[in-house]
Amino acid sequence: MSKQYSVEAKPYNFEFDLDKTALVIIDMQRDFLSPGGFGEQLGNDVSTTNVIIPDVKKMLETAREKDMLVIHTREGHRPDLSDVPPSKQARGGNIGKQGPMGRILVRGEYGHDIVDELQPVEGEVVLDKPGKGAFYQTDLDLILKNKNIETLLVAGVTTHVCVQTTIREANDRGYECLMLEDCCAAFDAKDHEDSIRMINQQGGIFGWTAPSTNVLEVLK
Ligand code: TIU
Repeated sequence: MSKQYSVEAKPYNFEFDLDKTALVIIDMQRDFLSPGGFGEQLGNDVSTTNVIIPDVKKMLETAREKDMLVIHTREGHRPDLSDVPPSKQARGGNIGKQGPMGRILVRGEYGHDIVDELQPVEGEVVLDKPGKGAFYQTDLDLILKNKNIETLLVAGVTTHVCVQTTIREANDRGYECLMLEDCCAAFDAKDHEDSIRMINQQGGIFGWTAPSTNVLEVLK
């Protein structure tokens, strides 16, 4: 059976081979989606990000049904904070401080982990990253190369920060990315919409964008 698919997307159809495609879910952690976490402590309203959980779940379930490689990333730091750059600490003031879900953005804490609805299952990759981009100081590129992955379906939060940074990093490394519009969110809707345009403009300067329903439609 052919595993080649073509999805209606912007700026034009996105073609992919299921065996060479991974679903990358960026930072769907309580720290960004639940009250009292890092996102809220930065002054944001998390009701704008956690609304995407059902759509991401649908995409994740389909990826599992189709045996697609699934990668979950988590932004966070070592408990001794030795991997937090001073610049990040200075402008993300609460990293390491005690919050209602444990120490903010610290690995091993409840708030740092992925929300219940999207918990990884055996065989899925969980990638801890210290920065915004999922390639920076991680083994993501090595994992993707080992699995012969060439295309990425990208979901998660926040669109204009970790999602966009990861797509830009992936683009520079030769991966083709489809950003799943309804499976990504920013705290401000304008940042989300602007990011979509930045990715697909100039003939897809960083990649493609489409609602996840377009992908689900061709995979069903
Ligand atoms: N602040 C913000 O919008 N995002 C982050 O700090 N990290 C991620 O996007 N995951």
